Amino acid sequence: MTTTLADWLDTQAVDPNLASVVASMAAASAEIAQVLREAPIAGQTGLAGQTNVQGEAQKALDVISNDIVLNHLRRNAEVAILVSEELDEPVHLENQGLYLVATDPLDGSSNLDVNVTVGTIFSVLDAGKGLLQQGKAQLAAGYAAYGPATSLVLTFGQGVAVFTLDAQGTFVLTLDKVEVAPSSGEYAINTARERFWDAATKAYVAENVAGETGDAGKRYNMRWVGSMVADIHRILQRGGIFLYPLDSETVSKGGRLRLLYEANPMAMIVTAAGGAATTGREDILDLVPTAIHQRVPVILGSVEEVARVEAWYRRG
Ligand code: FDP
Repeated sequence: MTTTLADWLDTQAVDPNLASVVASMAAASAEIAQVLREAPIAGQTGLAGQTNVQGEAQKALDVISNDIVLNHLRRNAEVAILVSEELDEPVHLENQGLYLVATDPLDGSSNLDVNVTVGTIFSVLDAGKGLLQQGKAQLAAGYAAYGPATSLVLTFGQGVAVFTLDAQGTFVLTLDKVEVAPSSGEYAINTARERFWDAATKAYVAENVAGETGDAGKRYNMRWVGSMVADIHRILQRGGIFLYPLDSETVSKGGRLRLLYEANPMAMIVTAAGGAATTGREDILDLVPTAIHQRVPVILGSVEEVARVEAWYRRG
């Protein structure tokens, strides 16, 4: 018997209004999936300022995705505020809802032109508690991965479920209670940045490269899609670690990835699945944001791998 997203949401011990916010993000994701599927035919390359075959100006796909999310959330009276990677300022919606949604409507967009998996990431918070809340205050988090299949990954903090979009546009439960394997032989990092890395990152990666001949004592493989949703989706299902650490080039900005709508929701999901998420020195979910578009270092995945990285940071 199939369990749809609606069936699953009915069984969750959460406020039905909160469940409806998650359902709105799921509906937005299904619409974005449809747009992405046909984007090359429509001449939508993902880049701003392009024209389609009719010579019409095209909006960038990340702007279109943002508009889709905004439209879905406007129709849901439970959402009061939207924070989006695409919008400099938060949007105060005209309804009196209790919830705030923070989202990266289309993450990994540099991969769009080559038909590699991209995604929508989101976090749901209590709007009454302000814009700058710790990740541990999140009420729900999720992402959609637009790959060979469209997957939707959700958590309310206890357990992580994965849904797959069927041909009728319904999300069907395909994996329940996902657990991140505690150890793994795979790591994901942009090694082209090695010259900018700090000592801890260099030491951890050097151990992995040495494999069974070094202190790690086992062989490692490197996997880097360069699209955070795709890399995290792999780690969620077969373990591993994702690192976008602070490095000498990103230090002035605080890191590469955004706290409110990339690091926090992914940290909530990975932690709910039994993994761990850190900056190297602090649990991501404990960080107190100082700005809505703040960037932070992100290291997350299998607990034993994250612990090895943290141990290097304690030494350095
Ligand atoms: P993108 O710029 O394509 O949106 O969110 C930023 C992000 O992608 C992540 O999805 C991805 O992990 C990272 O940037 C890739 O960074 P590199 O350019 O260093 O590979």
